[in-house]
Amino acid sequence: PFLENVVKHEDFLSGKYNTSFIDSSPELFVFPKRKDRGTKMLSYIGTVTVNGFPGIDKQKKPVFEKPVVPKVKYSEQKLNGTKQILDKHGTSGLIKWIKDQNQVLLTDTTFRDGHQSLLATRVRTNDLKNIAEPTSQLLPHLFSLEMWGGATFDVSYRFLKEDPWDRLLTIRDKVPNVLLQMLLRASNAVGYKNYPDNVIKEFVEKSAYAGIDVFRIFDSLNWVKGMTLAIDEVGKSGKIAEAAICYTGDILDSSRPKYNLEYYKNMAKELEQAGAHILAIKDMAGLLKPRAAYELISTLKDAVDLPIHLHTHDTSGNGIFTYSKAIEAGVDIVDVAVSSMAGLTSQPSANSLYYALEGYERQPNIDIQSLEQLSQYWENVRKYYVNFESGMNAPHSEIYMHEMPGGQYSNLQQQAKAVGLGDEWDKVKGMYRRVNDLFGDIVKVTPSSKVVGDMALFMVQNKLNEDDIFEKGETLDFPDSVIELFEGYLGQPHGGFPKELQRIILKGRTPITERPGEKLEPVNFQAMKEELFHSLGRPVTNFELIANALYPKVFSEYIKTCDMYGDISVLDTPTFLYGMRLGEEIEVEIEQGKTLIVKLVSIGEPQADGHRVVYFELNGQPREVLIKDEN
Ligand code: 3PY
Ligand code: ZN
Repeated sequence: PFLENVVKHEDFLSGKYNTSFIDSSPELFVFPKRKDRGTKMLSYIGTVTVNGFPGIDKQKKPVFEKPVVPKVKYSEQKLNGTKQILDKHGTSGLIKWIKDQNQVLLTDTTFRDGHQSLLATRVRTNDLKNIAEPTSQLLPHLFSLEMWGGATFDVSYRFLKEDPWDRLLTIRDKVPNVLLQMLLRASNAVGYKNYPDNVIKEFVEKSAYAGIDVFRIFDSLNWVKGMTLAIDEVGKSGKIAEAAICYTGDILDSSRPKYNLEYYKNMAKELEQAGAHILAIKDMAGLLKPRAAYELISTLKDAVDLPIHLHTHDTSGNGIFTYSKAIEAGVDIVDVAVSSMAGLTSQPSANSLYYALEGYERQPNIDIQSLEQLSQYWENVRKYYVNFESGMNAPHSEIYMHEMPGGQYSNLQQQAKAVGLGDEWDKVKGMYRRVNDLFGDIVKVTPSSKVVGDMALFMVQNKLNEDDIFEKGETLDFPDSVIELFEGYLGQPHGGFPKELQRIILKGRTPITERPGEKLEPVNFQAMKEELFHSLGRPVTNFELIANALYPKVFSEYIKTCDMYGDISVLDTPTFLYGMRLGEEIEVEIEQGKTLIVKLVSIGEPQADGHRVVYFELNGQPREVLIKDEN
C-alpha cells in the first residue's frame, strides 16, 4: 500500500521523485486496511498448533507453571548504579571506581551467554522483559548485565522472529541503573565472517546509541590486528572497550607451549596499548583450571594496569574453584549467572559463588534472597525451552579434551541433528578435537569454532579421517567456512596456518594476510536504503539497515514472516512454541492497553488439498483460518 500511495502521489507523478519527499508527505502513510493483526496472529497460532515449531518434534502443548515475577517496589535510590557512574564520570571515572573496589564485582550473563549456552540462545525478549525491571531493582550492585550480542542477534531474527534492537531498547528502558554489556566479535560483529570496516563502525555506533555501555571485544583467532578498529570505535563512542583474550590450551601443560603464560602476557600488553579500558579473559570453553587461573591473573595484574574481568563456563564443574583462585589473585570482575540458569555449559552460579566466598573479604556485594527469587523465575521459564536443552546433565570433564566453547555445545548439537548426525554426537565431539589439531591448534571461539565444527561434521558425515584429507583433499568439496578461514578471511592464527593443508584446501587460490576489512568493499548504506525502500514499500530504519548489511537473507525472511503473521513477539512463549490446546483461552497484549482474547475452538479434518480449517474465537467472535497441514 505504501508503494501504491507513492506512485499515486502528485510529486511522484510530476517527476519530483526522490526519497526525501517521503519524509515531507505524511499522507503516504495512510494505508487501506489489509489483513488485520488479529487474523495474522491466528494464522501463526494455527500453524504452530497444526505443524509444530521448527526444530521441535510436534507435540501437544504442555501445561506449564507460570513463572513468578518477584514483586519489587521501584525505588529511585536504586538509580545509583554503575550506569550512573559511567554517565557522570566517563570511562576513566568508571575505571577508577572499579579499581577502588575491594569486593569482587559481578556481571550477570543470564540474559545472554547463560541461555546461549544452555538453551541454544532461544530465550525470547518476552521472558527477558518480564524480569528486567525486577533484576535491575534486586541486583542494583551488579557491575553489568550481559544481555546482547554473541549469537542473540542472529537467533532473534532467524528463529525467534523478533527484532534484537527492540530487545536492547526495551531492556535499556527497564534497567536504567546497571551497565548493559554485549559480546562483539570484533570484525565479525555479531556474525560469522569479517565485514567491511564501515559496517563495524556503524554497528558499534548504533549499538552504543541504543543502550550498550560495555563492549566485550574479541577476535576468534586472538589476532589483535583484527580488534583495533572495534576498540577505537567503542572508545570514540564514549563507552567501555573491554578487550578480550580468548583462553585456549592449558598454561599448566608444558608439553603444549603454543599458548603459554608469555603468550597471554604479550597479548594483554598489546591490548592495553591498543586502547582497551578493561582486559577480559574469555575462557569460552571453561578450560582455565584453578591453579592456572591464579597464575594467569597474578601475572596479568603485574603486566598491565587495566581492571581484569574473567569469564568462564562451568562445563567441568570446576568454575567456582577457578573463580576463587582468580579472586585470590586479584581479579576485579567475574561473570556469573542466576543459579537456575547457571552451571554446566553456562557460567558458574552467582548464588554458589556468594556462599563459597562467605567469610572472605572479597565476597561480592549481592543480596542472596534476591538471587533466589530471580532463580525461581528462571527455573520455570527454562522449562518452556526444554526442547533446546543439550541433554548434558552432569559436569563434563571431557571438555578438557574437545575444548568446545559452552556457547557452541548446544548449537552444534542442533546442527548435527539437522544433518542427521544426532546419534553420532560422541563421534562429532571427538572429531572436533582432531580437527583442531589438524588446523594447527587454533583458538576456537565463534566463528573459528564454527569452522572447526563444520569441518568435524563434514568429516563424520563423509567418513573421512586426517589421512583422507591429505590424500583425497584435491577432490573434496570443503565447507565454504573452511575455505574462508584458510584464505585468511577470519584473520591470521598465532603461528600461521599449516601450509600443506592450506594448499590442499585452497586448491590454487592465494590467501590474504592483510586485515580483511581493508579489502572488503564498503557497504553503500544509502543505496541499500533506497533498495530496501523499494522492496519493502516503506522507509527503513538505520537499525534495519545494519541487520540487512549483516544478514541479508535472514533479515528478508524475517520481514516475510512479519508480513505473514504480524508481530508475534507479543505472544507468550508456550503459545509461540507449542500453539494452543483445544478449548484453551489466552490473552495477548498486542500493544499497551490493547488485549486480544483468543480461544481455540476446534481443528477441522484435512481437506483434499491438505489444508485444515482452524476455528477460533477472537474477543468472543468466531474466526477461522486456513492452515496447510505439513505433517
Ligand atoms: C559468541 O561469540 O557468541 C560466544 O559466546 C563466544 O564464546
Ligand atoms: Zn562465554
